[in-house]
Amino acid sequence: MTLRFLTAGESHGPALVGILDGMPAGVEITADDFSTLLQKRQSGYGRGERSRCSVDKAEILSGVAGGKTNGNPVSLIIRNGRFSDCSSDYDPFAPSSNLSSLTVPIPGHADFAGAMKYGTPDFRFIRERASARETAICVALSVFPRKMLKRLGISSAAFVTDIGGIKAGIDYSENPSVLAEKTAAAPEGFMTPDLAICRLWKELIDQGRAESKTLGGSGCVIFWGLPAGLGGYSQSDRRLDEAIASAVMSIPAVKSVTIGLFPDNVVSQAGASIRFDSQSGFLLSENQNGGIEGGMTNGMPVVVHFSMKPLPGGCHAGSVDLENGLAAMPAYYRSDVEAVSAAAVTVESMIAIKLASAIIGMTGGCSIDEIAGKFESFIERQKRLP
Ligand code: EPS
Repeated sequence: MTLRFLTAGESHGPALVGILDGMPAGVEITADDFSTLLQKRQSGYGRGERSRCSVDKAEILSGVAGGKTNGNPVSLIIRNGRFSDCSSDYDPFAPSSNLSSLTVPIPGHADFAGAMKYGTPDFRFIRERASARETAICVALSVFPRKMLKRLGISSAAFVTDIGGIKAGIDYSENPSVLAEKTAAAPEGFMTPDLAICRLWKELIDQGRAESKTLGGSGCVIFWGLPAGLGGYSQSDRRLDEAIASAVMSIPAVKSVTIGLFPDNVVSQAGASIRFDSQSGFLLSENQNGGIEGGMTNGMPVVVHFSMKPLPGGCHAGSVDLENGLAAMPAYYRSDVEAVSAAAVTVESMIAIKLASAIIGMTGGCSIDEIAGKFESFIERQKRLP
């Protein structure tokens, strides 16, 4: 059994909905788990008017009883707080002649490729569904696997390493929990352990906002407390790095994913030395491979770096009206200046889903207590000689 999820909904539609199937029973959930995480995703300094005007709130429709998952599929809804502004375009039975159309694609958005795919000049509903707004419901669904991982003693940190080409100074040899603590102390709207860089990033974002430009950037997500041997090596779809890379790559605007301690992934040798001590069991001396070797965790922290391109809303490249082929500029399109911290929260969420899925698959447990028992004996076995 593994975890799988589906989402539906459009950026300016009435709501986003999500279903998470395969969650074990007994995982404790609180309302605050959702609000804290959703607020974190929304609150980056470079976010635009849209993200600031209404606070995302997830409502649980099924799968939770008495504050715990009950083993049924979980379903969530996040209503669009500003739906009344555009509800006329979302009446499913209104004649299409009554709907406003969008026919000049923003270069870099899904508009152009989607219009070509469906053979339609009006890409409104392509843009609406391709929007990174969908990440709100993905992040909300991730509350469940995050709580499961926490119960198993697995922790995570997500932080921004670069905005607009200005790189944070990060000491990756520091303990991940120290990086997480430093990140928590960053000024409001920023998510990085390098607190000194935030002033420069703020100036850059302010300048971008003033000039209607958007910025790309990079981030890092680390999970620790994982034993060796999660994932698999025997088939491509059993390899954990395959699952992580594809999940991260599926996030809008993400253009690269690397697994390794450093963003450029330059390592001096293929692996680190292995030793045994009677207290901790088998251990690696260094995290040369970002916690994954041969498609499996190796007991070191799993370290994932990602990069995202500047958001297309600020792209001023020329375009064309798909209705008549004449050169045209896209209509003014609201956007975030940058959303790297939102992406980092989303990357962390996607990886949490994949890790929880691997653990559920490996332990085969139906309830969190059963999973925790099997997981604990798996860890204990690794501390002993055969
Ligand atoms: C997005 C464009 C912007 C972002 C949006 C993603 O929305 P709008 O078109 O309303 O200006 O703010 O992200 C969110 C609303 C969100 O919650 O993350 C896009 O085109 O991808």
